[in-house]
Amino acid sequence: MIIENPVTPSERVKGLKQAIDRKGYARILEAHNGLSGIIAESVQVEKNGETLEYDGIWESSLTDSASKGMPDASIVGNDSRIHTIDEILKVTSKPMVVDGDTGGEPAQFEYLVRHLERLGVSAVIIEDKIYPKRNSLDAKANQDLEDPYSFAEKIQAGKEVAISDDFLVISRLESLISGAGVADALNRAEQYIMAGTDGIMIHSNKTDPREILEFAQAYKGLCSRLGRRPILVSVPTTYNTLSDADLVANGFNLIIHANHMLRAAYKAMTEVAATILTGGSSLDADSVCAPVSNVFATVGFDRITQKDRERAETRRLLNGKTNEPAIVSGSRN
Ligand code: SPV
Ligand code: MG
Repeated sequence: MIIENPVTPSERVKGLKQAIDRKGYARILEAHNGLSGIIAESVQVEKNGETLEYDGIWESSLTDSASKGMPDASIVGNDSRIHTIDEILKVTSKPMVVDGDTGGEPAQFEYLVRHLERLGVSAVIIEDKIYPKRNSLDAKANQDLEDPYSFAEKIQAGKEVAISDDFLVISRLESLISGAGVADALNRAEQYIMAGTDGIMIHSNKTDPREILEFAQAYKGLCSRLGRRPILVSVPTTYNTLSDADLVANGFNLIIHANHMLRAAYKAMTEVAATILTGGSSLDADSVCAPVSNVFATVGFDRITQKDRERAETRRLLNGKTNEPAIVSGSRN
């Protein structure tokens, strides 16, 4: 894929903050490899005379791990995650927010921040759970919380090594996931805001959005008392009866649709694999598969074959031949 509007890493880092400053919020979609990144970046929908598109990409620990056939339990390491991050960055230009899990210990988090900012990532979100963490969507898993003072120190360490103020270090509160409740989340939010965090993500795995809305309401008072309001972040996977517009109306500035591309691909791949076995040929699977030509166009194969044709035509015009390189000037050795 040749990106239509390429950006330098430092321009790209700024993109998330710019989108939030411009509209008051940004809405981003998960990607777990180059192809899903291209789709997240380029999909557009016309609605009520408006063109809708995503503002950026979420690089998720759950879907990066799952696409490698691994569980989301601090098993896939940073080097492997960075490989995926770079794969997506190479073929896209919109801002990326990276799921940094717990961030490790402060020294490890410092290296991660440096690395991500250099690549052009706009923000990293780390969660206040104890390493090794378990995915938050499993209500039965161990969800032990980190000591808030230690977590605040880690946030501070990340902020200190970031080169530009455009790179955001965001704190993810897991109080509602662990069952500690809204009061614990607010207490932690206060400590992380005092430590200089650029954003607060309040996470929940409940379908009922009441706690999330209660937190968002109390967050207004907390921030006006502290005189600083870091952006507020939501991952509405389970409480998706709330629309993106509802979340924005309740003060959220970053909305992350965190795993839908991977879940959609998983379902489609499972169904097509079974369909071929059942039918004894791939004929029935054709109707649920995209034509290869669509894939060619999306990943830039068409552009290469078009250039091949243009070069062949140039050779034909210059040399009167079709199968030799053109002698444009000078002599050929
Ligand atoms: C992820 O996408 O990896 C997340 C969000 O951390 S969640 O899976 O909801 O915990
Ligand atoms: Mg994660």
